[in-house]
Amino acid sequence: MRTDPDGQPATAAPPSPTRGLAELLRTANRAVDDALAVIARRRDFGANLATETKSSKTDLVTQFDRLAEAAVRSRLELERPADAIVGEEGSDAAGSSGLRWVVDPIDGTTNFVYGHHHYAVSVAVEDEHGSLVGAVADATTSERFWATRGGGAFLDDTELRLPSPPPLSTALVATGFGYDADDRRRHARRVAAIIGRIRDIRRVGAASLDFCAVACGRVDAYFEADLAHWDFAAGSLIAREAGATVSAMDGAPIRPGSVLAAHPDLHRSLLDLLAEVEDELD
Ligand code: LIP
Repeated sequence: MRTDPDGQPATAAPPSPTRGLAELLRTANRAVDDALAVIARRRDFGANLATETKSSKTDLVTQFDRLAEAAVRSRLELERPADAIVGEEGSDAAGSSGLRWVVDPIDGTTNFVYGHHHYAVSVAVEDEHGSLVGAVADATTSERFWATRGGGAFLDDTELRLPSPPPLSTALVATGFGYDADDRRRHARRVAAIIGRIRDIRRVGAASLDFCAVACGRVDAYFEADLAHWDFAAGSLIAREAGATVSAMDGAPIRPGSVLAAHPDLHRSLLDLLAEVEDELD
């Protein structure tokens, strides 16, 4: 049962969904900070980090994923008791405010387990039209990407605007692969079909950071299949607010099974290329 700050059942009138985006952003950043504090304790475990698996033998989860998500949920229950929550590790909660928080406590869990660079905390809040606020913190670089709908995208205090893109043939494109082996093989065929027509591929291992890489021009585009909503709820807003066109790989609205983000001038040519190779995948 959800309670308000003094432990009473959350009976207060739900905060208006129109409450300032700045206030929602402050809560998102505090929730990210709470998760980062949990993740920072990973160094106490060194190589002795226990892991379990979820959807497949390659889909890892650790106590840190669960503890980080619990920390985020505690913050949201304290500051936004009437809002709904959906989290990768199952801390779902219904709400009455019309707002829903979408939490990936460690995006890039495989990198986290291996001690590889680039894993992030991703927190977004959305209404019926999509993400309102998003915050993504890279736990290995201390960079914080954030955006509010209509308010722009930022890396720390610097506003992000997409640079003009190169031609498709020299575009640096990020991607990733899912946890199902057949899905990975299919997407690998898609990547193999285009890699000779672009500059190169980058595979960082965290979708939220891939979207942020588009937003700050570290890659020219990002596409992937087989994600979950929490992988892109924050990052897709950040990329869009930085000026990227964000869609599915077929140009339809973004969806868990298909994401594409790029400067508008590059997005069209990538759509055409992906459509051209799609028939080769079957
Ligand atoms: C990860 C995504 C990444 C994808 C990985 C994995 P997780 O999410 O962010 O883009 O390629 O396979 O799905 O599971 O680390 O939160």
